[in-house]
Amino acid sequence: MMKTFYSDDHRLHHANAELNDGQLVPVFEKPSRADMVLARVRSVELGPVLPPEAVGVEPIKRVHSADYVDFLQGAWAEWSALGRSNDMLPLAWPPRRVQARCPKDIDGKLGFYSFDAGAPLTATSWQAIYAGSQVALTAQRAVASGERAAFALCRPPGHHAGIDYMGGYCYLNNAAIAAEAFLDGGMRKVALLDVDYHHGNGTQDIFYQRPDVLFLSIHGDPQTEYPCYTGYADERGEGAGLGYNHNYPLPVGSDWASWSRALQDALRVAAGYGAEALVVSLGVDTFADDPISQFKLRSDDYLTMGEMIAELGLPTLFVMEGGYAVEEIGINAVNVLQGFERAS
Ligand code: Q9C
Ligand code: ZN
Repeated sequence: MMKTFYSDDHRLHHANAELNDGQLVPVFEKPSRADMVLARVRSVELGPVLPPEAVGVEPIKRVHSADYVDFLQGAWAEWSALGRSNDMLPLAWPPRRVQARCPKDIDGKLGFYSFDAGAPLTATSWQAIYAGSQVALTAQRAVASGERAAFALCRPPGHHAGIDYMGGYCYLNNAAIAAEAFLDGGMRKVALLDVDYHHGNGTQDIFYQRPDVLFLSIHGDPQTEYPCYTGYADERGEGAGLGYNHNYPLPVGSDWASWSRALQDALRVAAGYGAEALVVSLGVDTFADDPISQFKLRSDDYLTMGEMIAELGLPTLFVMEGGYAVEEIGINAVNVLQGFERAS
């Protein structure tokens, strides 16, 4: 039995539109995603579904800057005070060679605290974003207290969110916040494996100069795939963190045969690291029918993925990230968990 942690508050984040191929289209990152995963957790009787505890904002500020968290929390009030009622989206960013200072104006702030226009904020987004972080932290506590594994059914996702910026549907980096909580609870090393189709640029940013979190990410080649500017294999960490960042960029069209070779290598690196816990950024946008991604994994492959991850033998926290083929997102995500359970 694996415990799932979940809050209905995710529904409070439902933006209208995003830019895709030069058009405003309905958002791909929508509430039905989490609803479908929850329905699958229940229908296969994975285990109990539990609400988050009120862990608080302090563990969030161990990963994100206080000014960024305050910005997220207060953004809508600043926006609506100007009489605006549409979703908030940034439209200007500091270019290279300027001394970027955060201005007073909310449009300036939006660009200052984001790296793309892919993270809209609505009137109630903060409540959903915050609830997601509490889901991750509560699931982390379950694993820290002896559960072999737990599932944080977080929404919105988190792995594109860096120390002080949002982007790519992400606001708070739930997986990074949970990894930090393991360390703050007394662990010395944590491994963070990111299997989402997109490079976990935010997580890489957060831990790039640190040796206490090993970051491993398998994703679409940044030469052609979002988030466009990071995820190359030669990004290996910096300073004390040198050697603790491992990227596995794979070409568009990669299938399970090549994807699983990268996973095999990542798991070998993780095994040699000596982690006391594993956090998995569980995106299933690697699925063949994902509408915005271009790998070729099939539903059964996710069972094998879970089995392979289980073989590491570490206490494991799964944190939900991307996956936009809504009809199959529940089957695919829960297959990873069932494969894990089968091999544990
Ligand atoms: N034509 C996550 O999976 N748009 N974020 C890509 C492709 C942004 C994905 C557009 C995708 C963000 C958590
Ligand atoms: Zn993704």
